[in-house]
Amino acid sequence: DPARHRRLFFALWPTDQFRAEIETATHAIALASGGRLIPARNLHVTLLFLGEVPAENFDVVQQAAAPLAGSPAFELSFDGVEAWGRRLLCLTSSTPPAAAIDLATRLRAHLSNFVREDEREFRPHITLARDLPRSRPTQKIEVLRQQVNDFALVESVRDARGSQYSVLNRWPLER
Ligand code: 2AM
Repeated sequence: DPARHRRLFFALWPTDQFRAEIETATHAIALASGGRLIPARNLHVTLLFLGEVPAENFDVVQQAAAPLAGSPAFELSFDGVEAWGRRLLCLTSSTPPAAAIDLATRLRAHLSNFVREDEREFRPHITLARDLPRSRPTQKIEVLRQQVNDFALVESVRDARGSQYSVLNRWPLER
């Protein structure tokens, strides 16, 4: 019963201004990829994907994340557009800060009851397009920087227009 489940993930949610900067810097590359473009309002960095969570676990999920409030803030700087196989076209960073990786790792540990084991290491990225007709070489772009001062719990609702994301809660990071 979908009403009893919520599709949830933790994310770094960019400012409107940063999403506009990303779109300006990457729109032509994303179009040329031939993939399905992610609309600017949906651009984000997934920290931890939970998937379908039973509605009664919603409070427990939030309580599990709360101790990570006050973790160190950091700056993300994105400088490449990479195809990950033919599945994703991503905005990536050649210098992911340790504080971002620590935050994702600690979230995974605190929420281990809600996630499947996943041995892939976390690589911060922003998906720009999906389902590419062919893989593509990495393109360097002008560096796009965003200071990150909080992390968010986000709900994904899928309808005829695609995915609609709502930020449900935010926790501050310490500068
Ligand atoms: P992606 O952009 O790297 O594909 C909402 O669906 C967000 O959760 C997306 O940004 C997506 O990351 C991520 N996501 C969706 N399904 C996932 C899965 N099975 N494992 C990990 N992340 C997933």
